Amino acid sequence: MALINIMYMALSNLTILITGATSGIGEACARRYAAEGARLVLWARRTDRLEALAEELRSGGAAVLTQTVDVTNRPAVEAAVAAWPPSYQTVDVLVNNAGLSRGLEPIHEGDYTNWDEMIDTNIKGLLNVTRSVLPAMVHRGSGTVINIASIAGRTAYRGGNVYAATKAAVKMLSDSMQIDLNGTGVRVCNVDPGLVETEFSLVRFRGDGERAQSVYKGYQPLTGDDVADVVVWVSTRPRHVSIQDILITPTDQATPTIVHRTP
Ligand code: NDP
Ligand code: 8X3
Repeated sequence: MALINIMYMALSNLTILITGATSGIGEACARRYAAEGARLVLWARRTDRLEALAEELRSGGAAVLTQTVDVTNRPAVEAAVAAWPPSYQTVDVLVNNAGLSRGLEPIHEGDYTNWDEMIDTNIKGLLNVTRSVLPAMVHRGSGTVINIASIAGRTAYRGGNVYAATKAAVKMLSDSMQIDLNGTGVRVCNVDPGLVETEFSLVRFRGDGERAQSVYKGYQPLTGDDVADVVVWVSTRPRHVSIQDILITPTDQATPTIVHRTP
């Protein structure tokens, strides 16, 4: 057996593109990958946060390229990829993490703007990025795509409607990538987190901190770092091993709505 087949993939000198790196799961992934010695390309819309994170990671020795990119803006995504300097052009791992939820209204009271934003970001944004990055991976015959979907894409809950549908779409896209990329050497992993305490609920409830905090009360939610731990683990498996699908929840969470809470 060739030695390469039994070796874990070292991340030093690999290039990792993380979308949505300014907060929560994406930011935690950036920290974990930087600690492993990877070269980072970090994308999000908030430039000040991107720069602050990059400065911190660079001071620890990491090589970091930041680009202010809204994944819903297809020309901007394509331009960002086209602008990569030679040392960043080989993306080995793509973490499709940028995403959001807006509102929790029943479907008959749903807000079209919220719906558009979720669909444009969670589905079309992920497609924009994937379509721009995958051809080079396929050409090289290697790479790993990690799509952050959600437990909400597996089981619906009251008011989750369009958000849940976008995440079910991500799961179906992961399955489709699995099939389309079979034989190319490119791996695809779908990660479905349960409740993770990030800015997710603050964004969903448009800055209502009290309502956002109540989502995580009475049990120990996951942290962004818990999910990042899994993401990095997936990308460090030996080249012949593909982790296709992961569901990660807090121990106290059984389904999106069955959560053991203590007062
Ligand atoms: P956060 O709100 O903390 O982080 C979301 C990140 O996405 C931010 O960095 C934000 O950056 C970025 N983002 C949002 N829209 C865009 C856009 N149009 N273009 C580029 N970047 C964008 O939430 P989480 O870390 O929790 O969410 C990360 C992913 O995990 C999402 O896909 C979410 O659906 C998923 N998820 C979250 C769970 C949870 O319980 N928290 C559970 C399951 C899945 P900026 O605003 O600077 O652009
Ligand atoms: C985020 C988790 O349950 O709030 O995807 O939808 S949930």
